[in-house]
Amino acid sequence: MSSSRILISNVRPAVDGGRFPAKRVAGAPCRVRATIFRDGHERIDARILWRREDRPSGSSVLMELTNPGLDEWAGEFPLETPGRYLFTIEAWTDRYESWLADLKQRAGAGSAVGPELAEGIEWLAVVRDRARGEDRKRVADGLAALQKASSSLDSVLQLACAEELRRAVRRAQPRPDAVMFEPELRIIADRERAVFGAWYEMFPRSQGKIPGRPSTLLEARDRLADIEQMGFDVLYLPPIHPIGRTHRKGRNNSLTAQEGDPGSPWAIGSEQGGHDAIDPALGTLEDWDRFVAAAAARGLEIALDFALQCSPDHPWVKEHPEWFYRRPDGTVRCAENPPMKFEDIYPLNFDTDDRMGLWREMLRILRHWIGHGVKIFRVDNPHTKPIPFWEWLIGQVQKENPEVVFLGEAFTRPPMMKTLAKAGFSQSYTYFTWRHTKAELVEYVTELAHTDMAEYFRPNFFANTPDILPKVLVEGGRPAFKLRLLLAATLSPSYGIYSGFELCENEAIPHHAIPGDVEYADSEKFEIRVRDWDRPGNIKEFVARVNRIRRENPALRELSNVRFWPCDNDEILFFCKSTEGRSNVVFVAVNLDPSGPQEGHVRVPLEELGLPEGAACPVRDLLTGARYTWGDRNYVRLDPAVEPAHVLRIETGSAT
Ligand code: Z3D
Repeated sequence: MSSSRILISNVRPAVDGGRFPAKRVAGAPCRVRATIFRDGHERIDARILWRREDRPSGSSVLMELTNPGLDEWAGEFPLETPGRYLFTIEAWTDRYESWLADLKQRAGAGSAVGPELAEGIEWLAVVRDRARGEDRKRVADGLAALQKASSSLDSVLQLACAEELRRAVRRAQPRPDAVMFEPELRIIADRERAVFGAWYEMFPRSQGKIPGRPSTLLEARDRLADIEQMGFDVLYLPPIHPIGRTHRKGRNNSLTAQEGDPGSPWAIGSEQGGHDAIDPALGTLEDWDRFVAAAAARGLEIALDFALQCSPDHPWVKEHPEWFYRRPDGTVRCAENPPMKFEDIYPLNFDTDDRMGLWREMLRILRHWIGHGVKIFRVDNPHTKPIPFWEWLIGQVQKENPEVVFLGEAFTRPPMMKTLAKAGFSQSYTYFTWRHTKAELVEYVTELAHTDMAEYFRPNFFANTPDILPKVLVEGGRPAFKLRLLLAATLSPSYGIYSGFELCENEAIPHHAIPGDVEYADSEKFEIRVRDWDRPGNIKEFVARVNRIRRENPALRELSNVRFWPCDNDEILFFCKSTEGRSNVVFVAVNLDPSGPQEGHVRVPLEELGLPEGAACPVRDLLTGARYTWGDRNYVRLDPAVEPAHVLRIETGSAT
């Protein structure tokens, strides 16, 4: 316990008391809040001290008392560019304001101010001697005026309260009892893509037109226009590296490959190279650069898979036998993520004696791809590698490249998912695919948006992945695809689909490892697929509309602004998102039942929108263009055969 009489507590943002950084987006300032008080009735003052982690010196900014009844202070410092920042709070007794407050209390009591005046004059002389520049002149002037003043309380008060003088004193007066909050707290400021983006996942080898023949990167370029038109921001590719032959998997996850089976892209490494190589079937490194450039020209950023594991044929297996754990009989156990087994890959042994050698090689791989235009990595199964490794790796990368974004693909128990996010992952896969009912969605999104998770865990709601074919899509068909896409895209600022979703692909087989569950039939994880991307029944136009709505409505770029509002039908989820100044307010009413129409009444708490009782707002449905007038109670009927939802925007400036 410090011996200071001033207490600084409840400082935010902070994660686990400062053990981990909180996350923000560069561009907007970081608002800092704290509870600061002292014994007695002395006035106090406080400031934020902050700096970029990579610069030796920083700056400070004064805080303001925002809630005197609760001793709540707040202030903000700029996060101009992506990077890591440190801040803390310093607080001290404000002698001048304490003196002034005391003086004011005597007003009306009619007491004489002789001794108090002398006290003030003495302190101002001290302040003047410390002040510099303009402040020094102002304090000197104020001091001179007080020295000449009669000891009438009114005239002393008037002089002493002059705003200019108080401001100068605030900056310049000594702070002999200043106390600093410990530890320093940390912020990661990311670029906006870490928070907001629509992701599209595709296998570059399955973008061709000839059945059974893999497409190259240069051929896969032909798909970029389609993906751009659907309105995506990020194009995520599973591993693009040479695929091993030993224990290669065949169709439908079979343990033996047939002649011509291409193998799983996650079975990384062959005599043709490892994690820094391109599968020759896809092309060359030059082709890669051209692919990345072609995507960039369409506003698409590439996210690359980072899967730390090796086919038995990976060069590391020979070059670095010490990075693999061998059993006494010389064999290596395959990687797994129970109940899943990955028979075609070896895990890396993070307990190796050459720990730093292994870590450094991983960093080298990332820097190699950063050098080839990759600024986003989707990290495979991070929960099977050590947390300190991720903390180190992400820190090292972002020290040089603070623009790099990491999406963690952990599907495991909550403590690990949360800790990976705390350790530095910019965003994370979630349980969204397993949350269907209104109660489940409200509970989960409320946890993400309105608990301390909001400080460090940024969700990316994938509606499907090559590994996850949710039953609702199998059973609900096309209306379910629209419904789940709309939910993902409007609830979470980052969301994604795996290709085939827009074609409503849902052919399922029993899951190979999870009883009662299903997975994709003929998964392109193990074979080359050729599709007609314009197949009748596709929802591409719907996807494009939803992505356009996301881009045009800043309220949908945030998560913590979500408010769930009541609806008397449990099959209808109703929520609102609004920007801070309410210049963009969006209501979303979604029918969670893909099997047929649902109707009910939704409540809009008008006072939460700053609207008077009985107000009527003109709203426009961004999906259909229809216009309505909404009040506090509204009837909705949603037919999934038409549209799964209303996405209503309050027509600005016209709420009455
Ligand atoms: C997932 C990966 C694929 C196949 C497996 C195969 C493995 C290695 C898995 C391992 C992690 C992650 C990926 N969740 O697709 O599994 O499904 O059958 O053994 O080739 O690759 O990387 O999304």
